[in-house]
Amino acid sequence: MYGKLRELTGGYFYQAFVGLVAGIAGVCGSFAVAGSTQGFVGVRMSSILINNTPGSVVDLVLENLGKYGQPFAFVSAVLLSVALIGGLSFGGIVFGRYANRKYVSAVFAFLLTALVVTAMTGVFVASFAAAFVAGGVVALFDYRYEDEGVEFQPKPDVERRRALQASAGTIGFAGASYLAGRFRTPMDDEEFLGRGSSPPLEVQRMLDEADEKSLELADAPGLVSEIGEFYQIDINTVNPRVNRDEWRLNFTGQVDDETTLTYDELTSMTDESEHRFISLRCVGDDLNGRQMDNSVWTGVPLEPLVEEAGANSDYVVMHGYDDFFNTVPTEVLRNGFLAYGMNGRLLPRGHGHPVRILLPGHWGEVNVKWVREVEFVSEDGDGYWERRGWDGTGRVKPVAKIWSAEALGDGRVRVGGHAYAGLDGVRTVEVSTDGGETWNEATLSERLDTEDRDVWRQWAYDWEAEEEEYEVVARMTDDNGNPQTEERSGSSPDGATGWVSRTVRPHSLGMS
Ligand SMILES: Nc1nc2c(c(=O)[nH]1)N[C@H]1C(S)=C(S)[C@@H](COP(=O)(O)O)O[C@H]1N2
Ligand SMILES: [Mo]
Repeated sequence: MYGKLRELTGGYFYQAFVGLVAGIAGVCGSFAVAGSTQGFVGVRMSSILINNTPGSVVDLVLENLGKYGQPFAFVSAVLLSVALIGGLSFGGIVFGRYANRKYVSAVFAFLLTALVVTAMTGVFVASFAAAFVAGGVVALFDYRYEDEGVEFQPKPDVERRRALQASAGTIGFAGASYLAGRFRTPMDDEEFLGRGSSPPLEVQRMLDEADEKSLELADAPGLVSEIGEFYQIDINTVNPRVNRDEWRLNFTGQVDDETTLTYDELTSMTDESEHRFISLRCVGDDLNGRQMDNSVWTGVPLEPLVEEAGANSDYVVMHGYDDFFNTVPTEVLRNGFLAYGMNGRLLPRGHGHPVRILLPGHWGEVNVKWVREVEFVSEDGDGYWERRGWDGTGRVKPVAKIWSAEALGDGRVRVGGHAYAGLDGVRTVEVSTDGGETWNEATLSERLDTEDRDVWRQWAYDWEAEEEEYEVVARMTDDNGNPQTEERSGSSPDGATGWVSRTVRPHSLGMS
């Protein structure tokens, strides 16, 4: 049978087989080193696949495969990766055959794989591992040039034996790589939405969009804050631990019908569910502080739920399981969102697991975490922080942060940061390097695709820095054309105002 196959494939069967084994081994090697991260060729391939598949096809796949859509995309991506590294290795083997020297094939397979996979993932170590393993497989099975100068003669018996060894070896290696890779996969305490091994496809598309639109800033996050880096503020020393099955949201007070929502009911509202970029900022945030972040949130708009309860009052008090509470106009709640997912994962405990409220455009404190009750009332009242002198239930104030300053290495300095103005959006950021005498327009990150404007943008500005010291000032203008006020105030009681300014000394940034 082996002989037949060999004939059928024009003498390339063995080479193709070795290529395939090298492909499998290479993907395993990549996983062993990278685990399930962006460094793994399969994860990158999955992003490339999703981003290059027309939305209509993705929707079709999701409709027909439902919860199997994600595993299907991932398995396809892994198979494509095997085909890619296998193809590159096969290419190496074919090149090598013409050189007619031992190990030339392996070197070609190694170089080709290292180049292409590094270009894809941008992670050198894991790509090197993939290339090393693929090249190794090719070297191992390169029996042909043992007698240098002697014309190549196929030896089917040697090939058959080695093919069997290769298969056994690869199965063993795959098992070991799986264990190594699992060990390397960062343990996030929250599982992915839909119980998959990666974010839902639509969320992945948004995360990739944010990744692509992010500006490179040395000391500031991208357009999406990672879970764990997203700021956390609450009144608790130990956060509530609320079981998903036991979670209830009660709609009470001035309503036609008091209604209760369970977690299952909420998460099965698939027709209403959405994924949205929403930024948050604490009213207590210093002018250039870091209590400001952005994520992709998954949840359901509150409007239909408020409707269903038949709310008929002007205000609503939102209560958390930690007895934190806050009052906002009912209108504001109607535009809100009940979130149970963050960056493709179940909402983490520190951000309000299992469900929190998000009220676009408003200060952080009204985004009640571990929410248990919305109580419709006729009059405005003080919330937890309002009783302590704050006034943080209104709309956020605009700010352009200067979070990052770095020497670019060619005499230029780059400053940058994030600008956010809630529902008013960010149109421009201007930068002064002379304390506000003269102004230049900064580069802005492309807008993220959202319904409202409640999402931050990054800005960056580079200049030739020849002086000892610069006083850098940043200011923004919102989408309605309103400039940010210059007038300074501290964060208490209703949020900091003024232009951020920061002294930048190029030499202390490591510039020679
Ligand atoms: N239940 C509850 N919700 C809460 C708080 C809290 O202490 N308890 N803190 C609020 C404040 S002051 C802010 S700024 C945001 C912060 O949300 P984050 O921790 O997810 O960033 O949550 C708000 N929601
Ligand atoms: Mo806050």
